[in-house]
Amino acid sequence: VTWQIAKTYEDILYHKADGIAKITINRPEKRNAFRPKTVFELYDAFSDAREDINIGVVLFTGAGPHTDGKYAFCSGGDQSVRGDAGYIDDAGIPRLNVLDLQRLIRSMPKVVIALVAGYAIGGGHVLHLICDLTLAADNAIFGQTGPKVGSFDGGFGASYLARIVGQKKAREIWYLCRQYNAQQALDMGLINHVVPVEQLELEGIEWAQEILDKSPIAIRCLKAAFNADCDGQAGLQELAGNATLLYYMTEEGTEGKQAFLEKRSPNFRQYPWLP
Ligand code: 2NE
Repeated sequence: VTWQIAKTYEDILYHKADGIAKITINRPEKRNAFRPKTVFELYDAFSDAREDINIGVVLFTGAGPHTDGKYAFCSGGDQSVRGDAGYIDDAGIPRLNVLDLQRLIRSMPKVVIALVAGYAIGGGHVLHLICDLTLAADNAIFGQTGPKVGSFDGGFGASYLARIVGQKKAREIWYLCRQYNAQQALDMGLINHVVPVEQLELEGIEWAQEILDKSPIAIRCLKAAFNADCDGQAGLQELAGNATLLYYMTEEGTEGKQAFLEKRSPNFRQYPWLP
């Protein structure tokens, strides 16, 4: 594919090509740790990808390798801007805005694929976790560090992790703060596939193209259905939103609106009560 720059930011790169958006955290000197600005920019790019009807799949990755040769997807919150009440933005306001980003990635009706080369650590690990799929390079390293650095993610970072790898493994990951290699992550069902690092983006594009051949409405309903199983009323809202979308697309749904606009009674008697 030939990537086109979709918008220019300070902390991230945003490209599009052939139905695919690519969003790249671009702070390799910090192992792609995010500060509030990074998260605001990610939120903006993901929102754009959500709204673009030509985009069906988002590849989410980290820039690298750094000049020391090391790769990172993301090493979580930037500890150098962490204040007493969160991560401090340019205006001096403490933030934990990555939680908003997690919800957007999870609920957007497009497929988000994390491409992980090198470290996916701390809040960066949670970011790959909440993506629909994760493709990893053979040099990928996964883990949580919260209890080591005075932090934790008790939201998706704990409960959704446990849904994926099971309660025992999730507790091990958080309580011991160990690092796991790509093969171990694959074995525990934390990721979908492992490839040599130089092949990672190509593999992501291939998976994206395969998904883009499928029915957009079927995929969006499936994503909402998988989420609904875990996300309570918010998950049901997402799933039901798709039912409303499909209803709007029927003649029966249009009849109600048309009757209102034409100032007449709706004729719903013409439609069957299907079994
Ligand atoms: C990622 C890891 C394991 C890499 O280790 P290594 O040895 O390959 O690299 P090094 O030397 O530690 O890091 C390279 C440079 O990146 C900076 C480092 O400070 C270092 O800078 P210089 O000394 O060259 O100036 N760097 C790396 N990660 C950073 C970070 N997160 N914030 C600021 N600077 C960072 C190793 O670097 C590591 O363990 N990093 C910290 C991982 C971590 O604890 N992240 C925060 C977890 S809490 C969180 O993310 C969170 C949450 O729990 C809940 C909600 C939201 C966020």
